[in-house]
Amino acid sequence: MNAERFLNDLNHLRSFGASGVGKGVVRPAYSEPDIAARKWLAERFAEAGLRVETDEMGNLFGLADAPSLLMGSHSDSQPEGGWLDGALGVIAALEVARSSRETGGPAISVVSFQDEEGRFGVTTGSAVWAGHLSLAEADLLTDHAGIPLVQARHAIAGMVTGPVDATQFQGFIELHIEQGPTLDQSGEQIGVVTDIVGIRDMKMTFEGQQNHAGTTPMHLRKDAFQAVSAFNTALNERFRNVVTPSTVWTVGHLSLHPNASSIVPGKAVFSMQWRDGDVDRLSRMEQIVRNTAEEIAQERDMALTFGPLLGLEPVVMDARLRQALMRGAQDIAPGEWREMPSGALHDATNVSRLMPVAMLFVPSIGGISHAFEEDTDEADLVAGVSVLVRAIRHLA
Ligand code: HGY
Ligand code: MN
Ligand code: MN
Repeated sequence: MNAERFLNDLNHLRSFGASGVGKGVVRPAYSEPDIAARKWLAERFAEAGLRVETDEMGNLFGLADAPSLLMGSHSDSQPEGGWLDGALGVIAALEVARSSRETGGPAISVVSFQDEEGRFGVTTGSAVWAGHLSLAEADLLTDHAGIPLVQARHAIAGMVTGPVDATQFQGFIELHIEQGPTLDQSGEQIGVVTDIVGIRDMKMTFEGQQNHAGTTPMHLRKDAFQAVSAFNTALNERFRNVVTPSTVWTVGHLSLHPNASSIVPGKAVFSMQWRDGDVDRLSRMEQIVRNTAEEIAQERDMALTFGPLLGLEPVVMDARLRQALMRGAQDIAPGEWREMPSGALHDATNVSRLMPVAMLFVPSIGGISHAFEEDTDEADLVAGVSVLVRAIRHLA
C-alpha cells in the first residue's frame, strides 16, 4: 500500500463538511457536502481504473471489470460526526483496490453506501441495495425536519446510473474504527469482528394540550415533556429484569412543540432505540417500550403514536473471510489483535443478505465516536489497511 496516498485522500475527504471543531465533519446524507464528497470519490474511483456507478439511493460504486471482492463503507456522517466513521473504510478500500491493481493482486471493487447514519432510517442505502427495505418503503421515511427521503434524493438524481448487480461480488470486507473503548483500553491495534448486534429504532409521539405555563395548574396539565420524562424513568426500571451489561438503549432525539419557555408543551416527538445481540431480548424490550408508553399515555389522558419499527437482526461474520483477516492481523500486529463483537451497526449487516461479509476494527482514541472529537492514531489507520492488503492476498 501507499500510506502517504491513503492518508492524503483520507484527509481530503474530511474537507467536505469540515466542522471547524477539531477534525469533525458535518456531512449528512444528501447534504451539499455529502454530494460534493461523492463526486470527488467518483473521480478517485475512475482514476483507479474502476467503473463508476451510482444507484437510485446514491450508493456509489467503483467496479472492477472481473468478478471481485467488494470493500468499503459509507461517506455520509452523523449531524455532528467524526472524520473516520465510514470515511476510513471507503478510502481504505480505494487504496487496497489501487495497490492490488498496481501489484497484480486480485480485483477489488469499492463502495460508499448512502445514509448509513440513518438521517432517514437505519443504514438506509445498504438496506435498500440488499433488499431489506424496498425503495418505495424507504421513500416514505422522513428525517427529523419532516423531509421525506424521496424528496432528499432528488439532489443526487444527476449522478444516478442505475441498479448495481450484487452477483459480481464474491464477498464484502469493511474496515471501520471501533467507536468504543475496548481496543483503546487494551492497547491492541486490530479487532477482527465476530458478529454485529441487532437494533430496533422507532419514533414515538405523546400529544397532550398546549397551554399557558403561568396559569395552568399542575394537576390540570397534559404536558408532553412530563410524559416523556415519566416514560423514561419507568422504562429504565422495567428494563432492569431483561437486559444484560451489553444491552444499550437511547433516546437521542427529542422535539418539543412549540419548544418555548412559557408554554406547556403539547407535543413531544422522540426517538427510541435499543440494541442487543439476542433477537428475543430485542422483542421483549419492544413489548416493554410499547406497554410502558401506553400506560403513561392512559394515566395522563394523552394520545400516543408509534412510528414504523425499523430494525436489523444480529449477524455473524463469515468464517473464511474472518480467518483471512485474522491471518492478516497476525502478520501486521502479532499478538496485538483480538476477536470482538461490534456494538455499532454497519452496512455489512445488510450486505450479509447477499454475500459473505467480514469486518475489521482499529482503535478509537478514548473510545469516542459520533462526536467531533473522534480520532485514531495514524499508525493504527495504516495498520488497518495493511491487514486488508494481507487478507486479500491470503484469500487469493
Ligand atoms: O448507529 C450506528 O451504529 C451506526 O454508526 N450508524
Ligand atoms: Mn460507520
Ligand atoms: Mn456512525
